Amino acid sequence: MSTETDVRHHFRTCHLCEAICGVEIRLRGNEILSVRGDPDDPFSRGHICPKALGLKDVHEDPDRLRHPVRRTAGGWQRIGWDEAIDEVAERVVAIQAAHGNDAVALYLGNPTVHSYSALLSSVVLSRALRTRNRYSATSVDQLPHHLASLLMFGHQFLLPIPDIDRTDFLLVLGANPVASNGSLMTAPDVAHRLKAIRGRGGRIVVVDPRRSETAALADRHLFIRPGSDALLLFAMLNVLFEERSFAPGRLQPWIDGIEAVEQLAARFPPEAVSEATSIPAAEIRTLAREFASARSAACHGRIGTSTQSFGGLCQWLIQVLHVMTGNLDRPGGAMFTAPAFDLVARTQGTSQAGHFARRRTRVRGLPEFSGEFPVATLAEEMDTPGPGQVRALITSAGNPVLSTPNGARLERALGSLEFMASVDFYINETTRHANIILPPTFALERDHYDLIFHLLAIRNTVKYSLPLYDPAPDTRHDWQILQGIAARLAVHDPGRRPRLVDRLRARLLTPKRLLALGLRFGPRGAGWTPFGKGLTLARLARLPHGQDLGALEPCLPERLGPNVRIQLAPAPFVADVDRLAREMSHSMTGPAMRLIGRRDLRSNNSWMHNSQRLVKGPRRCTLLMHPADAARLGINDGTRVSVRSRAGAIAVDAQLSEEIMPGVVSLPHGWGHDRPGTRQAVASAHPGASINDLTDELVVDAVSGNAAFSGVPVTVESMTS
Ligand SMILES: Nc1nc2c(c(=O)[nH]1)N[C@H]1C(S)=C(S)[C@@H](COP(=O)(O)OP(=O)(O)OC[C@H]3O[C@@H](n4cnc5c(=O)[nH]c(N)nc54)[C@H](O)[C@@H]3O)O[C@H]1N2
Ligand SMILES: Nc1nc2c(c(=O)[nH]1)N[C@H]1C(S)=C(S)[C@@H](COP(=O)(O)OP(=O)(O)OC[C@H]3O[C@@H](n4cnc5c(=O)[nH]c(N)nc54)[C@H](O)[C@@H]3O)O[C@H]1N2
Ligand code: SF4
Ligand SMILES: [Mo]
Repeated sequence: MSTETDVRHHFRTCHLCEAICGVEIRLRGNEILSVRGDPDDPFSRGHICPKALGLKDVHEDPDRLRHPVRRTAGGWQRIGWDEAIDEVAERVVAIQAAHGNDAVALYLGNPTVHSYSALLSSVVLSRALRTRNRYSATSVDQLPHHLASLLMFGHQFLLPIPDIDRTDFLLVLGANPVASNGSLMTAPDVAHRLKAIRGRGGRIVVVDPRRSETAALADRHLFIRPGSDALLLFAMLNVLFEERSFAPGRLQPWIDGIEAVEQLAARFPPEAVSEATSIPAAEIRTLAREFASARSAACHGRIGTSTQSFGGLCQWLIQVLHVMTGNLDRPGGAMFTAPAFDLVARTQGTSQAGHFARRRTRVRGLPEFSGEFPVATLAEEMDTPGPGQVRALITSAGNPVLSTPNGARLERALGSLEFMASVDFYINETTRHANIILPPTFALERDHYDLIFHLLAIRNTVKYSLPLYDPAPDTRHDWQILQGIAARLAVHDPGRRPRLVDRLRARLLTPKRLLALGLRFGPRGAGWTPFGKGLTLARLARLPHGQDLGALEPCLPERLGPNVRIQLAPAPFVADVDRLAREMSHSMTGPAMRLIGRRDLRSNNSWMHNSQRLVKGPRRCTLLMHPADAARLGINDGTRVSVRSRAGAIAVDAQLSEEIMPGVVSLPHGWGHDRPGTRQAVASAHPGASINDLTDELVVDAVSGNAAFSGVPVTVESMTS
């Protein structure tokens, strides 16, 4: 009989979402007995969500690939690592030699940012590929946030974080942190933190086309017509200027462009936008006054306000609102972090601080951002002939067939590529098109540090987790695969052979050593003094629960970097305001239903639907619809309906609910596991349908090129008549 004494405890960070909760994994031998919240993690304080057990499920998943495979006429064939990596490099070099470097594209998916070693090595591969056709999940997500930060504060990663633990007034615009656990706002146990705002006498207002789980915790919820948030924000600014109730405070001397914004806002009085937003003018005035008069206030504007056709304007105006009310860089407002590994300070003044529109895509002419093109253009770059056409693709940690607009078109284009390779441990809707799949280890076999999420957290925190397991024999980590391909490219193409010093540097500077250096020479690091008190990776490894480094602190103007001022009216945003004014009068109101997305606590984008315990229970991929719309269309709860858009059509079950605004329907993303040829047995048994067979790759945020998922015009019809 075994006893508690055989039981081991392992503490680490859950890497599945941005909340970075501490987990305690209990093991007997190598068997995981339980995954619980770690009460000693000072940041998450024992909180976890149902997905934490997904760590065990993915780790043990019999469908997870454990060795490289090659697609053959007779099915997937196991091959060795060296052979697999060599073949990828050889094909890439051959295709680039024949058609130019841009003929090979790279797509990096979301889990890349949840692994420091994958993230650092993706940069190495990206450079070695020498292609301009670089894409990532950024342009179906937070690209407008980065663009606003770059143009306003001079750095793509200077992202203001709502200080929710101290704020007196929180405006939630297009985010549902109670389901998503927060994004660009790392805040474990966010529901508790939101309740605390009201507990101390503060207020929360949620503006969303759906009365979400977060709206249920708020003082007030306002429906808004999808895609019209920029009008609301301008109208709020209009009220502030008209009533002279703005007060930028101590930052005033560092702000340029206040008059320009005032002139623009004058075009959008609340009365003029109230029909397009469907928010009464009086409500807009109240909201503006509440925000401006609160002791401190923050606006948390996320996916709903970045993945829409005015995503750029929304993210810009949210920061204008912070600046003009004196809430930027003030406790309780929107603040900046001071992380131990400080990506901002390390790259300030270099091209890695970000750049925009240095070149444009071949077919549609959309701008690059920091060396990446918007992924909404990837399919057309593949299926439009001509010089520079994309003929090969490498994906890593992504599933763009399900996650990018008009995934069906992208999928057809993947079928016509000359070569494709994927770094992923599932054969899913995207990777099934690869010629070679290279499966990395899973998180429990790696160490972990949040390069990105400490940067986005509502407190300064730091934590490093050791691997729980040794990697299984004959497996490789993401970084070894990505850097392995990069190194092998140089073998097949002598022109890419690095200089000796670069070869040495690549060999010595493993991701772990880079992390150690970044911490040691970061703002809290030990630096050159070996016996000093500062942070080192070794010291951090002895703190398995992590360490709290205190609340966020005001840091402007110093943090802006030398000679940088706050730009309140960047030209690319200003140039898009006429388009917004035009939208005010027509296309936002109209007969079509408007489709929006939603997230579910037990789901994680497209890739955790193979966990039985996470997909069981009521079906989740349903079309939420208001009873009044349903009655008009002869649809009942559970009716099978067809949903059509310009891009395509799908069939799903309707679910009637008054929580959704009339005229709007909502569907979660990441589903659609009925495509043939995947190898995820549980997911295939719970397929759902892909919202991105409806979303339109041709409609994007006009400034940044980010995907516009919110507000897609659709028609809905009963299939049972
Ligand atoms: N459980 C779970 N957690 C996740 C994920 C997941 O898939 N599942 N994904 C993770 C990822 S990658 C991200 S980026 C984050 C995203 O985190 P969030 O930004 O919080 O995303 P959502 O939960 O989708 O909330 C978006 C909200 O915007 C509303 N909305 C839609 N269109 C509009 C609009 O036009 N205007 C306004 N005002 N609101 C609108 C929707 O109704 C929804 O309530 O979540 C992360 N966390
Ligand atoms: N309509 C609509 N579409 C959306 C969204 C939406 O709200 N609405 N949200 C968008 C957002 S915010 C995001 S971030 C994207 C996500 O889009 P993607 O990043 O393209 O897709 P994911 O579903 O996150 O797929 C992640 C893939 O990585 C693999 N994976 C998991 N862990 C690892 C690892 O450690 N290493 C490697 N190599 N692979 C790993 C998984 O098996 C899976 O195949 O979806 C976007 N798409
Ligand atoms: S909220 Fe859930 S998925 Fe996100 S880090 Fe915490 S336990 Fe993991
Ligand atoms: Mo995301």
